[in-house]
Amino acid sequence: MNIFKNKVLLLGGLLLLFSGVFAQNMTWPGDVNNNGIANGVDLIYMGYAYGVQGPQRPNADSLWTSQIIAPWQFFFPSQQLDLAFADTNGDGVVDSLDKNIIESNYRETHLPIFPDSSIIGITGVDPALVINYPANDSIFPGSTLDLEISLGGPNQPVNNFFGISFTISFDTSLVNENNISDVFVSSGWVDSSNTNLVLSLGEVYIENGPIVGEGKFDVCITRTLGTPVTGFGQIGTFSIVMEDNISGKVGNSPVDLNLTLSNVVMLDHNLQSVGVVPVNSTFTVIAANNKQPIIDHKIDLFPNPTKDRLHINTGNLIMNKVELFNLIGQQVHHEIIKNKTEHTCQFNQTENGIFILKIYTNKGILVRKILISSE
Ligand SMILES: [Ca+2]
Ligand SMILES: [Ca+2]
Repeated sequence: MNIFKNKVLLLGGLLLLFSGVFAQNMTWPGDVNNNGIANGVDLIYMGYAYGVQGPQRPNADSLWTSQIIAPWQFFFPSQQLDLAFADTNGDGVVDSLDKNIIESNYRETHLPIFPDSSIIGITGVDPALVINYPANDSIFPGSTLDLEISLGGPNQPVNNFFGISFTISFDTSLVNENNISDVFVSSGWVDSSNTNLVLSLGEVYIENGPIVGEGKFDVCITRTLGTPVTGFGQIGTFSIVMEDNISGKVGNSPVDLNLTLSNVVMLDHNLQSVGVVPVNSTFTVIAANNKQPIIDHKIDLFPNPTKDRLHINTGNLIMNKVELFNLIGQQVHHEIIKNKTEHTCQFNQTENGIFILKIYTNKGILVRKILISSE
């Protein structure tokens, strides 16, 4: 009985040992950090091992199946994970081809899943992650927005930056999910002296989440070769395109486009997670384009003639936008106005003469002539 029990225990122990060794050498192509999911964080790990060479993986396949690695005996920092896991296509070198496998197996999972470590930083202390719209032009249905990804500032620089991965959530009834660009790495501090290759990834998907119609855009930017950099400011750009039929959805009122950040993982040169403050963005979309009717309505405009300032009172009409054109149809001024019935425009207009003022309201467009005269 005891002998039998001991044999069972021995066999069990051997199996456990065997499965432990076995699991340690099993890779799922694209899950470089072996945490159960292929995502942007794996690109940062791949960047860490970039250029390293080792034995090829026997019978290597890029499909999402578990495969036995031939150990390279070089390891990621502070864990017993072989760098061979970064060779996702198994050809014996870590290079840009391995990024393709992360992309083709993106968001695939295997059990168990250990979530990537995300540290939400302290506002004013840790660097902020912000999506900027530098052009700051009016946004209409069909508009293309060139957006900028910015990290930190002069008082909160990023120390020993190696890579960052995060998710942007957006409303697919406002943003066309089929028309989001790649992520481009900016020249500058993150790619200092351009001597190091910097990798990026942008993956669009619709998650089966609690919010119907919510789109996701995963962004990753990482340095390579294990070298960190310290700095702040723009790290990358991408563009989105607004849907054409927003006005059909929301009437003539402006609507907010929210870009919400989550799953923010920033790693230093030791692949340790560091604190970062995600800042959500809101941009105003002018729902109605030139399809709005021209209307007439009593409004106050003064002074007219004016040197440079013009006060507008639309009574009970709600203003969204003001545009000023010269007599040959060139736009010389425009500004977005959010839900106001009174507003003072400041024109930086050096030309004297008659101008056409268009006031966009919740009921339609008002058109008036004004005279600008510097005398
Ligand atoms: Ca992973
Ligand atoms: Ca490879």
